[in-house]
Amino acid sequence: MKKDYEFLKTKADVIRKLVVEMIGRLGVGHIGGALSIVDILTYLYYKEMKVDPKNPNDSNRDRLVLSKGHAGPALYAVLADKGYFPMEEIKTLNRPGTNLPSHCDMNKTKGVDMTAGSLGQGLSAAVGMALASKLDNMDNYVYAIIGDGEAQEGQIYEALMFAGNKKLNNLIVFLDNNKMQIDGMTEEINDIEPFDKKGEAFKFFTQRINGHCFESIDEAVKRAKAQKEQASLIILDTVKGKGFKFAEELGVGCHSASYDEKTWREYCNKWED
Ligand SMILES: Cc1ncc(C[n+]2csc(CCOP(=O)(O)OP(=O)(O)O)c2C)c(N)n1
Ligand SMILES: [Mg+2]
Repeated sequence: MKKDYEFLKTKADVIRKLVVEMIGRLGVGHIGGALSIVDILTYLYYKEMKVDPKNPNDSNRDRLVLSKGHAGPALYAVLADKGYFPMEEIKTLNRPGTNLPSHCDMNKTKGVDMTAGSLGQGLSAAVGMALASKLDNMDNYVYAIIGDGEAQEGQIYEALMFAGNKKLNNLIVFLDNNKMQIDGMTEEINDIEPFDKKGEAFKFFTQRINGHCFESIDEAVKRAKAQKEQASLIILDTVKGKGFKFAEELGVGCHSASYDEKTWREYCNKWED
C-alpha cells in the first residue's frame, strides 16, 4: 500500500510539472485552481477510476465531471500522460484550433466527460449521469469536482438536494476547498462553511480530509464506497497553487497568473523542447 502512495506522489509531481509547463508556454492561465486538484485527479485516474484510454467512450466507464472547468489544464495533463491524446498537444493549450481549450469541452478533448466552465452547472450534469447509471443498472461511479467559490452558486444546492434525496451512492462529489476564489478569500466574500453540515443536511455521507494526502484520500473513498445508503461528499482541504512556490506565494493572485519562461523551465527542470 505504501508503495502505491509513493507511486501516486511521483506521478503527481509529473502532472504538476506538465500543468506548469502548459500554462507557462501559453503565458497565462488558471494555475492556482489547477494545481490544487492535481492530487485528487492523480488518485482518481491512476488508482481508482475504471477508464481505458484506448476505449474512451466505453459506456460502462466511470465518469469525471470537472465542474470547476477553468482548471481544465490539470485534467489535460492527466489525460495526456495516460495517452488519451499525444503529449505534443499540451503545447496547443487555448490556442486557435486546439483540442485543449482553457475550459473543459467534451466535444473537443478525448477523455473529457463533460463540458464545464460556467460555474455551478457541472454538478447537475454529474448528478444526471449518476441517476442514469442507476436507471440502467450500471455498475460505475460518477465523480465530480467543485470549487469552494463555485459552491456559492445556487444550482449547486439544487443538485445536492436531488442527489441526496435519490440516495445516489454511485456519486462522489469532491469540494476543492482551497479557500480562495477569483478575487479574495472565500470566507470573506461569501463564506460557504460549515460545508460538512450542509452536506449532511442534504443527506450526503460527508467527510473532510487533507486533499493532498493520498492515504487520507484513499481511506475516504473506501469509506464512501463501503456505505451503500447515501451519495458522498468529500471536502478536500487544499492549497491553491499547491507545489509551485511561485503560485503559492501569490496567494489569491494565483487564480489566473502569468510567469516567464525561466520560471516554468526551472520548476520543470526542462531546458530543451
Ligand atoms: C457562472 C460563472 N461565473 C463566473 C465565472 C468566472 N470565474 C471563473 S473561476 C471563478 C472563481 C471560482 O472560485 P473557485 O470555485 O474557488 O475556483 P478555484 O479556487 O478552484 O480556482 C470565477 C468567478 C464563471 N466561470 N462562471
Ligand atoms: Mg477556490
